[in-house]
Amino acid sequence: MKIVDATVVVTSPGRNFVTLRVTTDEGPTGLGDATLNGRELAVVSYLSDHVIPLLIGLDPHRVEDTWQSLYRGAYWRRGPVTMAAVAAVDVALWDIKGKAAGLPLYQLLGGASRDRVRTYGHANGKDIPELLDSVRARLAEGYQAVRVQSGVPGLKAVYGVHTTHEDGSPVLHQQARPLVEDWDTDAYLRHAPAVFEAVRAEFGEELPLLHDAHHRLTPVQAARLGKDLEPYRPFWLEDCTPAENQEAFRLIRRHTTTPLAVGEVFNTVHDYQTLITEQLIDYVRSAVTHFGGITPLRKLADLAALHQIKTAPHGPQDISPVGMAAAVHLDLAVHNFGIQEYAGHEPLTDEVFRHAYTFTDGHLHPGEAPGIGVELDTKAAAAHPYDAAYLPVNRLQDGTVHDW
Ligand code: GCO
Ligand code: MG
Repeated sequence: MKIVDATVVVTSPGRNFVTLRVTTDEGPTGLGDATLNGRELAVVSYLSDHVIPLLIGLDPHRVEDTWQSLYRGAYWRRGPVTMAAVAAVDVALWDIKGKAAGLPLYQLLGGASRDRVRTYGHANGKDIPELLDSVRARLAEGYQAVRVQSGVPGLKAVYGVHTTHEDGSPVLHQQARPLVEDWDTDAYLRHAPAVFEAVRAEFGEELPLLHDAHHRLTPVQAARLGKDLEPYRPFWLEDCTPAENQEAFRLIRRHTTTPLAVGEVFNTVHDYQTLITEQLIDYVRSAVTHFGGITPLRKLADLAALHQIKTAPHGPQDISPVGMAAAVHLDLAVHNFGIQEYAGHEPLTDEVFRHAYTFTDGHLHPGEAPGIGVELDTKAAAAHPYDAAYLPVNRLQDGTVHDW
């Protein structure tokens, strides 16, 4: 079998997605997600200008060799743009391999290690009562684990919480110019334990509760928060401090037993080396889409397993159904799977990307379609052209830029 064509499809059914479609001479086509929220077109160029010309004529069955040649052959390694492009090729080739074998991808990865994939959903509120309503809504949808994010008194906009225009319409996080949000770490640290207290009081001790600090704290602030949340037994505290400084987690770990999750912005195993080998975290959060694909994520899972660390792939709406499908196959197959973030997609997105994975009682299953089990409706995709969009930026009360 040979690769005879590859194209990049950019579509915006509700938000922007970048998809690589690889065609072979023997029929099977493969899809890969290359969506990098807010920097989409850089990956489109990387693929179209620098990767697709190298793919034509290759044997699509040589997944590992193609991964190594794209990673090592560029000389300039790593980085989110490069690794999103490499991921798209990797997943498309696994998709083709599955279709050629007539097997769903999880079977090629060793088969199912569990019957279904546990997920967590997002509950958000501008204040505690609104958050409690949101938790109720997630439970009604079947979720059995919930991430809780609340607005902070005195702050206009907070990560995970949609603000509204004067007319009541939502200010979406995707903006043609970056939306400027405000931030005050002390106000947040005072408020967060009260949020957990209220949610536990309403929903009891058993519901797994997660929280995302979204890279905003210093190590000592993160240690404080971890300690303050301990009485409420969070499932995890995510991205409590920017993790480029892996050694910072030694300090956090010394002070709290709150489980820690890190890695959605990482793109290679090297970003995790100290965190994993010194057992400084409990969950690795990388997505197939931003980590170079299934091939390296399996290896990450194996390294993590040696240190009793579990996988928990990033699954916000800006991972396309193609990226989500790839993740769910891996989740079903790897032994040390922990939990899958699943925000779901808008109905319009699901019309463009028809997927075999299903969501029942808070759990996902990848389905039995060969490959990753996603069909891209190119005609429907063409009806939703690219819509320039940025993520917000954060500023402190005095105007200083802060991590968003
Ligand atoms: C999460 C993430 C996302 C990111 C988003 C950026 O845990 O789901 O933090 O919500 O902010 O993916 O594009
Ligand atoms: Mg996160």
